[in-house]
Amino acid sequence: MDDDGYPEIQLPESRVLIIITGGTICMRKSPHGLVPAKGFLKAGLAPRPSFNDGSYPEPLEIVVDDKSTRKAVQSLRTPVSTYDRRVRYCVHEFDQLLDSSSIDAVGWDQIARTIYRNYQLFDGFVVLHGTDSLAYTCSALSFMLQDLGKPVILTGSQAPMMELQNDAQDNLLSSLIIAGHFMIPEVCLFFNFKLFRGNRTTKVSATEFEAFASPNLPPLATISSLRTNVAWDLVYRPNTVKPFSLQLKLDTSHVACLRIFPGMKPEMVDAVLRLEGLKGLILETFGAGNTPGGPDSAMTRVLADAVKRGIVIVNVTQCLSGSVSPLYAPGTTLSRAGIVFGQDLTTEAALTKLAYLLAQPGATPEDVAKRMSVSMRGELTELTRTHFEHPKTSGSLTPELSSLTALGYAIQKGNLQDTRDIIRGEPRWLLNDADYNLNTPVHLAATSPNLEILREFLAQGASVHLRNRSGNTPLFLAAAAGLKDHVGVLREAGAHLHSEEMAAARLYASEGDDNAAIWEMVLS
Ligand code: ASN
Repeated sequence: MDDDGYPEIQLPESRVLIIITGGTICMRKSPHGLVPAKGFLKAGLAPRPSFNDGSYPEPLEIVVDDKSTRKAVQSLRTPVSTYDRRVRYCVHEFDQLLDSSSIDAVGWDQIARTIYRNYQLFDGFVVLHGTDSLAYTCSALSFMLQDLGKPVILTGSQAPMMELQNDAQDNLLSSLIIAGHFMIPEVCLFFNFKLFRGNRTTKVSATEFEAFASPNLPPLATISSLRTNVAWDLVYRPNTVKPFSLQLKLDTSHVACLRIFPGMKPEMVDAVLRLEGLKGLILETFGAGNTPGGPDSAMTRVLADAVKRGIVIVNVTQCLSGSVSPLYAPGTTLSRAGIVFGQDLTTEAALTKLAYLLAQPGATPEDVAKRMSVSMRGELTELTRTHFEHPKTSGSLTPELSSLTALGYAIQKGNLQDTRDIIRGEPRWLLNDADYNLNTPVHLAATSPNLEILREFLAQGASVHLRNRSGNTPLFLAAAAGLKDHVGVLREAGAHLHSEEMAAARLYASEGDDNAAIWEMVLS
């Protein structure tokens, strides 16, 4: 019974891990200026009612090293959200908290590994990070976290949580709510009421609360009047059916970035291009991709010679928005000299993507150059498209047919063509929409008589991680129904049991009934 004598309603609860790397958000004053301080959960979150409903739930387990060592840590719950859900969260603080101006590829590995180790235990991740290098870290992680299936939201603030007036509280609470409610399987940056694709962002103000912009892609979500409006047609959906994996150790020590300026000496550029071990250069050029001098100029020769020596040079614009293109003769000259057009990549995304591609085993300059102008995580707008968008439906459907009920019916009947007609152009169905029992189309497809429907949803980037009102994943439903092939397909897409389903699965496996072998397969 609740305080008013009504029976308690069991509300769904999501689990989010907050990873704290440092930054102003967790800083306190010191004789040397602001420095990051430990104990954020106790000092910054527990005393605030919007982060703590006072229920003080059981501790949650987190994995703290590569040997899968688990540690129980304090968890807190938010009050019920507008979406009738609570978010239960705990905090993992890095041993050494950083001002983000000091982060490097080792720090990125540390964040990526923490997410990877705890991937199966949480529905989403929020990373607290300083703002100075936040756009670089977001970009780097977007490449490092391969086939990501859950939300990873990085945020920070311009004023510490401990200041009376701050942006920390809003930024963190919104990040927590989005990570716990919306299946946006991307590395995102949340700041000042907007959720951006992380690899499209850049820091635009050293002091304002509106510190970040995403000049070439609208926000993935905005917060207004306490609601989160998600632009589902912009949300990235992987088109490969693969489990989550990591690529660590970005090669940042062999890349450089140079900004062209009027009167810049070619010798200066040449000196950088001859640095020992240099493998790649991001060249920030004027406007639509121009450098001084024509085809026979010393500058062009210096650049062309470096390309011949196997250095990958990527052309990005110094402008805040827009793309480089072969519009003017200087840009065309660069392209003829073998310099890659980085389209509308930000410098942050270009640099980290180059470091990511160079770190791939057996990477050749030709390969790296080719992949630099092709979108891998929605980081750039390819020339043929005006902006990254999933195809819209062509025919208009009747309202009845457009409903989720009709989709559910088609899935249960195993009618592949009908599901295609309904789903086409509506990515939100595959990523977020659910019926009253919070069953998503993938939950229904997990027990459909037609396995092709499940395969097709997954190939379209549908999430395998959402849980229904009973807390069950599609994988659990497929195993419970004894559908071995469905289980196999879901596992290929990276599906795993949620921590609460594990105990039931172990019990069924040990009972030795007809489905025992399938439960063992799910647990392996
Ligand atoms: N110097 C701080 C940092 O990047 C700036 C901030 O977080 N607002 O860690």
